[in-house]
Amino acid sequence: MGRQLVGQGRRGTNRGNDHWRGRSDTVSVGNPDYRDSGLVFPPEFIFGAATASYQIEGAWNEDGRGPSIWDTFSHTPGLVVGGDTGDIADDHYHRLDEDLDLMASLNLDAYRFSISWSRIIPAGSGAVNQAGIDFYSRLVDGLIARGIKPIATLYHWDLPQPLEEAGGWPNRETAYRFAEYAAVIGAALGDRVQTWTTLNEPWCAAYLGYGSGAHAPGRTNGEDAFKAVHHLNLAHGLAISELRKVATNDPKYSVTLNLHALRGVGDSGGEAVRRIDALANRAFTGPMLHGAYPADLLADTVEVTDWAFVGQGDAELIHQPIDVLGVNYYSTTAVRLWDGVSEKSSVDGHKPAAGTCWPAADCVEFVRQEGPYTDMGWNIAPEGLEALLLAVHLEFPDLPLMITENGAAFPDVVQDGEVHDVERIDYLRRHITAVHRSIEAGVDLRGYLVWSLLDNFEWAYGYTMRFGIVRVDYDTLLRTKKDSAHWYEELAASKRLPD
Ligand code: GCO
Repeated sequence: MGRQLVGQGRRGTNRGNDHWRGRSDTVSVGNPDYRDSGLVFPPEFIFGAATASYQIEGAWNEDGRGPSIWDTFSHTPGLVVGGDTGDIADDHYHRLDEDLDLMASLNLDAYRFSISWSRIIPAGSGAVNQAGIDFYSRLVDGLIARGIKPIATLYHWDLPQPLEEAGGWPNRETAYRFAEYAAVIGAALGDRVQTWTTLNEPWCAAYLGYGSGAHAPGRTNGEDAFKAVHHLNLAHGLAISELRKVATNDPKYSVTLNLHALRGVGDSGGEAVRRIDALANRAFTGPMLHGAYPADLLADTVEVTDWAFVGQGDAELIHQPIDVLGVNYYSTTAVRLWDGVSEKSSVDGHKPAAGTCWPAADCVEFVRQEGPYTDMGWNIAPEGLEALLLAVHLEFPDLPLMITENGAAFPDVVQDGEVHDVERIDYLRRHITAVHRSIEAGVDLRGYLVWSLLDNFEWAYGYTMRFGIVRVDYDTLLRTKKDSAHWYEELAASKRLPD
């Protein structure tokens, strides 16, 4: 392709020893900084925005909604910065029409939202709550009425609390409850939703929820994290099968993964990349897209688990055809093997927590990367997005891709009622340039969804991190378009990267 990619480590196949070994000392030539303008996208390319139920809805105990693990977690003192909760969040539940009009005014082609399982089946199993279904039905109708495609995610981390009490994702039964929920919501909205996404970032749900404990339910057990990985994979496959039975409008089926764009540092970088790639990426793409767990993952993790919870026939249940793979991308991850002696660097881009989100990878060290950084401390690396897209496309050439999240938190300042968020515009410009470059290189990329439509509850960081292109004043709940929203509005309307 006429130029080298900055090293990153999504690897090729499902076999053990032929990894693409990313090296941080290779360089990108061609476009030096990804700050392009005037690039034109195909007319059918989708520009949209994404959110998630717990992060924006509020109304946590209204209209029959049951508690989720994020209600429990956020209500537990000390687990979320500032003691913030999603009780009110952006109050989207009560401001649906206003938010739909906002989306229309942004010229969005698509809106990716998630459905709160606890609104649909409050106890996680059993009785269905019609008020919950009605809310999402109004949302979907409102989108369609405004010419915006509904992209629905079934699970964005808000497990009904009763299911956690029954064992949570480490319990296989949770996958069956998820399939039942998929059947219920599929029957209700399966005539209108354009794309169904089963899971959002199962990596986070499994490893942050059950490994490090930084996310709900806050457990810290390595083997439980692997059980959660498997049962989330199983839930994905079962849900696709259920949705297929009930959907009537020939929708697309997908899953969203936060594939880690890995960079190997130094001589041991290749091996470190291989190990983290197995845990972070291939633990999901293996079973979902190739039909098997990678052999090296099973071997690497043998001291933590024997994977005996993987049942006969599970591979077939998980390996369902999908139409589009959702990719969430924010930054790159740099790794090398730890020498076991020097003080271990613990920079892995996640909030410090009691346990580890990398079980069975003590031998790997996460290395701080060059800036600039966003407010999250994540390095800004649009070339990592381009390289990731190319690598995924090489591995799955027939699978269309969609960026289902990309965006940045910055400490916005309000001046005379306006937010001149030049850093966010710069971040978006550079990443959307990377998107354009990947399309030109032959990647079958169907769309880009900015994270996020609104400032919202950023999980363990509470309301301290602002990712929205629209500002939310958490005292008045007033929405104000930031400069980035005006910029994005122009891009979405013209399909041309603004100057
Ligand atoms: C994610 C989540 C979002 C986050 C965003 C920023 O998928 O990680 O989908 O909920 O808010 O990524 O951290």
